[in-house]
Amino acid sequence: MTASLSRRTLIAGGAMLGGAACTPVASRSVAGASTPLPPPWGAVPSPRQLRWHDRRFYGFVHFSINTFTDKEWGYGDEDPALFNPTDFDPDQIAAAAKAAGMTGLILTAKHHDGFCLWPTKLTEHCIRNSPYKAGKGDIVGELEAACRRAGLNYGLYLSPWDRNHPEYGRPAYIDYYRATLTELCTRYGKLFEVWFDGANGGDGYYGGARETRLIDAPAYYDWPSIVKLVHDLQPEACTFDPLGADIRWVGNEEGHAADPCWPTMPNEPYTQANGYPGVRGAELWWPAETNVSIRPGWFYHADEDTQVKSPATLMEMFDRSVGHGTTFHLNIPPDRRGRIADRDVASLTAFGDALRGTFAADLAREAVVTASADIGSTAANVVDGDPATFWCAPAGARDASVVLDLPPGRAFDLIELQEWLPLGLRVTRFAIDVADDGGEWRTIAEKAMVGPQRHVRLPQPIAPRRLRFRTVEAEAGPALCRIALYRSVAPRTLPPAVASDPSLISSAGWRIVAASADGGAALFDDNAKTAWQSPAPASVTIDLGRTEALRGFLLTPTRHVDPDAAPPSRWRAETSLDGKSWTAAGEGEFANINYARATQRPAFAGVRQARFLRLHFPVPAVPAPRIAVAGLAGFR
Ligand code: FUL
Repeated sequence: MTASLSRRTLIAGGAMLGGAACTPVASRSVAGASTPLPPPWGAVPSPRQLRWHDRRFYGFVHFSINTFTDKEWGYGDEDPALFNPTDFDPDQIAAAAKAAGMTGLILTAKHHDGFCLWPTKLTEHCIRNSPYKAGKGDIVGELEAACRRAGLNYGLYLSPWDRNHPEYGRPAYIDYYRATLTELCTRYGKLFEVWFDGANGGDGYYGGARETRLIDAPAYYDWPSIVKLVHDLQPEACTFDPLGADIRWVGNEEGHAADPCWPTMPNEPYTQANGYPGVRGAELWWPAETNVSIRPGWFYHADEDTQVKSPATLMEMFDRSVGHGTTFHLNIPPDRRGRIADRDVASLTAFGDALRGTFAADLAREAVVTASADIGSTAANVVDGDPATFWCAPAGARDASVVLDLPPGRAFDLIELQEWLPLGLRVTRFAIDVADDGGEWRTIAEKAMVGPQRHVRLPQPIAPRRLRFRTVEAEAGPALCRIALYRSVAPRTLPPAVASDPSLISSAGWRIVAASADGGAALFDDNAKTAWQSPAPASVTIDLGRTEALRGFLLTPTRHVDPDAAPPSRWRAETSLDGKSWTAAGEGEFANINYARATQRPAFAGVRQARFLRLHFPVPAVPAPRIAVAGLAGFR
């Protein structure tokens, strides 16, 4: 046997450089190999991407001025004095992440409103001018310290769009942006990810100009130079998500990736059509991250306390993200105290318990493994529990298979597979067959892509004596580092959530008086899956059933993307006491509504006594034949 070599030694030796620069891998070998490794096929990950794939599941922390204004996108004119968490507890946030089984957290150091959560001297629009710790606080640093204490990785989000900065849209803002990025990359230890949001340009405060500023993002930011800045200062940090960054967006904010989601993409600007499934055989290793919030919104809103995703939904999302080959990036927004609310903690803990229970024992560990083709005796590496060792078939053995002889009575319903990524994505399609003692093979699954991770869930547990992985279509002989078998543990069910927001006015009992289209009852059924749809312009007049002190209204968009109907982009409201004489109550935009699909909470200019409410929605947020709204309610 030749010298043993693992992924760790490959990384440490800097042998694996990505793309065509992989020749050194081919000239080496793996534990059990008697001939050198075959050459890689297609694009391969860089060392930092490879480490990032191992992070699998980590959290997002949206916490900022919006937490205190109940908005999803701040305009940029907010008073820093609004930022005042009463009981910020970064250890509680880190503990919630650990309870869920997360490996790290990424904090919004600055969202689109421009408010900086660290005491930078580069702007006055920052935490120094807030009451939090009398201006001496540093949320970025305090959460970093808590993550280090908890053994979590740490990453930062820095919104490229800045609705506060007077120079946004001009060259001077780019200097500012790079300077803030430099501070974040040099003051807070090792970062595992740096997040650049794709939402860029539009209206904003801009130092008082209050105007619309549109930019051509690739030309304005010169992304390759920004990515390089991060890599120079933080060589291990993966950047998200423009072309040239290490990680791409999965194309939705709903918590699922296509099956499969290839980590490869063409070397051209991102499109959602390509980004969702990835492109088999394309030249760039640009893997997807699946981002979603545990609540409808990215920021905490008390009126969403009853809409925290259940442990079962989180498990489904884990399967549809991690199990399809992407990482799972779950947002857990702190409330106005600066803590994760009880309901979210309960859901995260129940989900984490199910994950720990499921992955506690790998039932393939004592299997005897034989391969139809091998570069030596590497086959046993697939069940040794070590992702750094792998089975490798010769390059030409495209129809190779590996058989696990299992001890009796091992009932499993989840199969986890992992490809040895430094040799590329060699397997296009594969099948799993099983056989009982002396019995025939029967195929139980056929899927595309093994990739960074692939889960195969079975409808019920089975306990065959043999399991076979076989390629159905491959570009080169397979190289797999893991075949694991688990008995899944279902997450426990939580008791129904109780609304904690006393300002909420339920729409139970509201009645449509007039509307631009029928079907208005769907607005009041407390079900985000049913919607009222109307051609634009849409309007609806509602009888609230009694006079209310109305401060504003809540609008829940449909959560699913429908090519024929989109949420409204703007609103205009009128109220009335008698249904005859009406007064204007306000108007505004629904920020980020089409992508975030979050419940919106626009406020009127002040409190109004109203028995009737009329809402106008002039146009859909993206071109579509109809406007769709899933729910309406009010707040006092
Ligand atoms: C989006 C942003 O506009 C949202 O507010 C949120 O930060 C999400 C993660 O990305 O593009």
